[in-house]
Amino acid sequence: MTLRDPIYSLAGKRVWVAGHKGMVGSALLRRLASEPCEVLTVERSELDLTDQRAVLGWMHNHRPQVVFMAAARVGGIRANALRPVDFLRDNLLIQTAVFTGAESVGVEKLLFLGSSCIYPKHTPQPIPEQALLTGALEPTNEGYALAKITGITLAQAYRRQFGCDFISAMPTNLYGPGDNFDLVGSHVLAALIRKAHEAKQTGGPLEIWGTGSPRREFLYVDDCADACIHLMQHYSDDMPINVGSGEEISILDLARLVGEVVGWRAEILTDSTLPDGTPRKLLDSARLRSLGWTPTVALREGIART
Ligand code: GFB
Repeated sequence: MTLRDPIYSLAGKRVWVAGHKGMVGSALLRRLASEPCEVLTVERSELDLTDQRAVLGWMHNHRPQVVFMAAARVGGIRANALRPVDFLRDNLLIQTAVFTGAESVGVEKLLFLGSSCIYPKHTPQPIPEQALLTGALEPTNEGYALAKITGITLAQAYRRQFGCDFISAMPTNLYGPGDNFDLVGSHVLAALIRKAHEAKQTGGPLEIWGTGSPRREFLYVDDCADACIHLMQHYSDDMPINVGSGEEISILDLARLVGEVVGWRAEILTDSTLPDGTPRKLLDSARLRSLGWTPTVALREGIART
């Protein structure tokens, strides 16, 4: 057996993508179309994932064997800072409901999606998985990060107490088709694409939040979906596993790159009254690489596709 031989097969399985309308969930649907499995989805209007009783009922009726937990309340730095209750409470409820249901119906394997913001604000870079819980969190997204840390701990607890094969993947900052382009709620890349287009139309400047000096690592969402399938097939451990591209860029350089892709060299203005957040967030994805997975979409190409 080589490192790349799968330890779990999706063939013939009933696979539930929880959160299939989101950016990651829809990328998972695209990727799962080439797997020989049956994909289950449910609309938000039919099932409120924060309602544990309803989730339990739905899971008992549909009997998924595999779950991709891509359902979450997500948003950029300002949405997190403005609505911490939504990010903490809703994510705790969704996770608890889905994990409880998965154990109850005997799901064979579940992949929980976290976020690189679970790691301490100040920590050595690139960030290995062992950095979890070694320092204070970035305050702007503490609620979201704590919910995700709780999700990891819950997956580990289900493994230990009930022998469930629940694993946790920590993707870096994601972007791609299906992202939220709302200027207040979005993450930086979607916001910059929209702002660059608007600057091109009006001939005005492109305003970025903060100083532009923070560095971020970006991964195209279809690469993330591919990594999730790879992990489902090749990974079973209680330690979360990082999912990154290995490349970071400053927000200022990112704004310039987006401008190039959009075809407009706007004047870039910074606004240091708005938060920078974590100074750097580059994941150490060596463990994922050792399982035989690498990303395929370079940043410039991914921005153009988005
Ligand atoms: O993507 P973003 O909102 O989230 O912001 P985080 C990244 C960086 O881009 C920050 C700057 O330094 C922002 O200040 N930035 C500049 C902008 N212009 C803009 C803009 O127009 N919109 C946005 N959104 N940012 C999030 C967490 O942190 O990371 C979430 O809040 C989640 O919880 C996500 O974990 C992955 O990378 O700072």
